[in-house]
Amino acid sequence: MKKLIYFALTIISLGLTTSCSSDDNNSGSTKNKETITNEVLSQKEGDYTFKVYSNVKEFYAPSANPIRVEITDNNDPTNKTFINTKMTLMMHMPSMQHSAPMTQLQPLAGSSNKFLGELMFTMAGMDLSNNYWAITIETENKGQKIKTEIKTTVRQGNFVKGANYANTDRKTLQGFNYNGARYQAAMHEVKNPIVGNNPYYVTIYKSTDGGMKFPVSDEFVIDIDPRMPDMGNHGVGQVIPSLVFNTNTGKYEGKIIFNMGGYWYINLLIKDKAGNIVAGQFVPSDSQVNSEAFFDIMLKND
Ligand SMILES: [Cu+2]
Repeated sequence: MKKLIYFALTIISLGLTTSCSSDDNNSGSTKNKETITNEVLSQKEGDYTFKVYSNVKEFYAPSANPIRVEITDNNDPTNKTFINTKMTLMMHMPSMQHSAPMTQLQPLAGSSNKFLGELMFTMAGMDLSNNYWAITIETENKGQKIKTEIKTTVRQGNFVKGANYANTDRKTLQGFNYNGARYQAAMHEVKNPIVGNNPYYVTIYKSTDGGMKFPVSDEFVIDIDPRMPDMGNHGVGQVIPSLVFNTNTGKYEGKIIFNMGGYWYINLLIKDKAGNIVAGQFVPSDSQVNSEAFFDIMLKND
């Protein structure tokens, strides 16, 4: 019976894929939709204001977040040329400090005061006096160096358990241990996800130097298996090729397939090059039990 339902869903899904992909060529309604729209942090430093936007309303952990930093001169809105802009990320805890993986700020195309980057928060910290995160941003304007430290709390993420995804946070960072070291797998935002094939990028960072440095790691192969837990845990009707490390970008690259809109639980199976499983579990096609290592995503039906 389960197999029949799964088969039926696959057929329905394939139908949807076909009808939707012909739509996509014409409408383009879901293309280039800006997601980094929530102002999460704002701080004044002298005459300048630094604002941090993300695709979440507030930061939670663990998570990987695309951010946009905007710097404005409060006395002169036309003064918009900020150069050598970079950030560092540090968690201040009662007993220690440590950093986390991030993608350094780069100017947004066509702009000199807007910058894109990513922050990967590995732990929650809810006390701005002794358990918090700090984003330090340095920049230069009119030959003058400007530096600001923006403190922020990061709450514990509320992640999905079983099929109930109501009021949960999307999971975009997955930690695991391998050969005595700590690693973080970060899912980069799937831009304007569609029913059909989507480019999919994951970076794995190795924690070194007591949690102060996070070089990318090429030691693994990543398998993904997207499922819909509220629809009999059906998949996408085919095996998605492994994500493979690209030495030019430092990312594990490939595609993810969705065959309908809704909530998708992305099972992760991370193996070393000898084929040993280092994180997650294989999920048989008709299994209702998903991998403990996962990302998830909500694919809107618009
Ligand atoms: Cu910490």
